[in-house]
Amino acid sequence: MRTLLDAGVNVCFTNPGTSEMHFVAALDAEPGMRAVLTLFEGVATGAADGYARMAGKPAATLLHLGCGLGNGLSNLHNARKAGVPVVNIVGDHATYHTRYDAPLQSDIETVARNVSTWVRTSSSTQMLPRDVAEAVAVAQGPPSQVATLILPADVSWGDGAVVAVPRPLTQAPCASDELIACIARVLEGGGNNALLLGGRALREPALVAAARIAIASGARLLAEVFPARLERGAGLPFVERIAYLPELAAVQLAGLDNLILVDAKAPVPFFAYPGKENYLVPDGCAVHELVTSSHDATGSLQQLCLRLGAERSAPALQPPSRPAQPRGRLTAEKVCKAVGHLLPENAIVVDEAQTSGTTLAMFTAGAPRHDVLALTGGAIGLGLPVAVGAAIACPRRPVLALVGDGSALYTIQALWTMARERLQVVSIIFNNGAYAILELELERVGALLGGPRARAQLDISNPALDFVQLAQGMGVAATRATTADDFTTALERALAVPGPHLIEAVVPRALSGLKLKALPHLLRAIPHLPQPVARAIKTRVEP
Ligand SMILES: Cc1ncc(C[n+]2csc(CCOP(=O)(O)OP(=O)(O)O)c2C)c(N)n1
Repeated sequence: MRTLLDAGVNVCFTNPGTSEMHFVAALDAEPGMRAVLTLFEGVATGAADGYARMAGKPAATLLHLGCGLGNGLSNLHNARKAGVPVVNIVGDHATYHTRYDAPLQSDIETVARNVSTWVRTSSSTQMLPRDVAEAVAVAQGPPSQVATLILPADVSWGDGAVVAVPRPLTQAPCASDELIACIARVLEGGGNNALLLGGRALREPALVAAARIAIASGARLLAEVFPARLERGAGLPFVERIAYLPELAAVQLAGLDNLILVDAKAPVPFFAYPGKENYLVPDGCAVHELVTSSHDATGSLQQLCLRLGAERSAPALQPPSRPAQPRGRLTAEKVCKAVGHLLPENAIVVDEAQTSGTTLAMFTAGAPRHDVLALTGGAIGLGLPVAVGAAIACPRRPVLALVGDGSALYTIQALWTMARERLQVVSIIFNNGAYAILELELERVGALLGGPRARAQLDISNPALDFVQLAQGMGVAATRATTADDFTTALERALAVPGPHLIEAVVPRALSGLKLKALPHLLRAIPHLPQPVARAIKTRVEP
């Protein structure tokens, strides 16, 4: 534990069992370690992800053998896709106990490997501190990643360990001069070009450099679909996020000559659909990679900016604007509007709103500056845990978690940790009684036979879920809103009164019966769409 602290890891999200009792006992000797109990491992791992996205350094998790790690896997998958550092400490049986295949015995390394670039079972107490220092160093990267240290109980309780010196941080290299010169030539060559920004390229210094490059070269700025952390709002450069629906993404990318990847992957749809395109880069578009997640994206963009002589140009910045207060019966769109109407300065917005959040980007584009943390790996159940971690990393910043009812129920226990730690989180749950996005997907995959028995698998309205009671049962103050006025009042109160709050927003399904005809409505969620693209969409989907 002291090695962890010396290496800067001072938060640990825990769900311990017998094998981890010595680690737990050590907490009293090390007051510098903040241990945060969670009631399910998916909350611990998602919280470690949210913490790392905001703190820029790893938290530890403390998990119970293969089963505990397995419970946390889904959010470790999201953390891996977010490219954030996490150090898992997974207790194991004493080395001499494993041969009996005791009830909790399992192959922990196999479970860990799926999400962890680095996996090690510590073999002796003497080696343990060195292993810990290595785990932290590997997690920090570059690239940042998930490292899993398996800690047998006898290695944990043995004597003879000496605190290890932390490894020095490794500086990520910039792109080579040749590559920067080559990409500068591509941009100077003109044509229809775009920079696709991901990972750390979505923070302010990188965004400012990219916006200068855009001004100098005429290139557009795009962001990956689900960013780990996007800094946006009034006074920051605006980036257009690639849409989730491939039909919309294809329109955004149509006609590109060059796509320059900056810590992002070439865009593909989440899924392949029968008879549809499964690679979104248009034919004839050349893809260039400026940097990967192992590089310094900000430094490389700044050098590219210099190369183009654009370092002094004024980047285009988002002007402030807020939507009016919504009125009348509550809808998902009005919830997003109210959030844009009230969003406080420096908020952290966790977006797992699914279909209900389609207009969130549009209504918050000109709100005071804020960070958006998205569902990087598509594995739902991330929103509430990530909000826990973000609130612990940034205790003075308000956190708003917008979460679909289906998604919320994967890791609803996060509410209890919010209450116990008195975290400044407002959880907004969209109760639409459905896995609405899957209704859309049912049609999109061409499963045309979907009848009542199929649709029943996507309906979560019977019995009706009562999020107010669920929250209150876990110590979180909660209200239900059915009108836009109720919602706005509840949000104002939740933002003003310290501690966690939950607002259950009872809303109709946002995209129910969505047909291609409805896509222009969705496209309003991509503000500042360049005119030619907007026209192309209209002609394509509104014949
Ligand atoms: C771990 C995991 N399990 C299942 C899914 C499949 N899935 C994607 S969206 C979804 C339902 C989301 O429902 P909700 O949060 O209520 O949002 P809505 O679709 O109603 O807008 C499910 C089950 C997934 N993406 N990840």
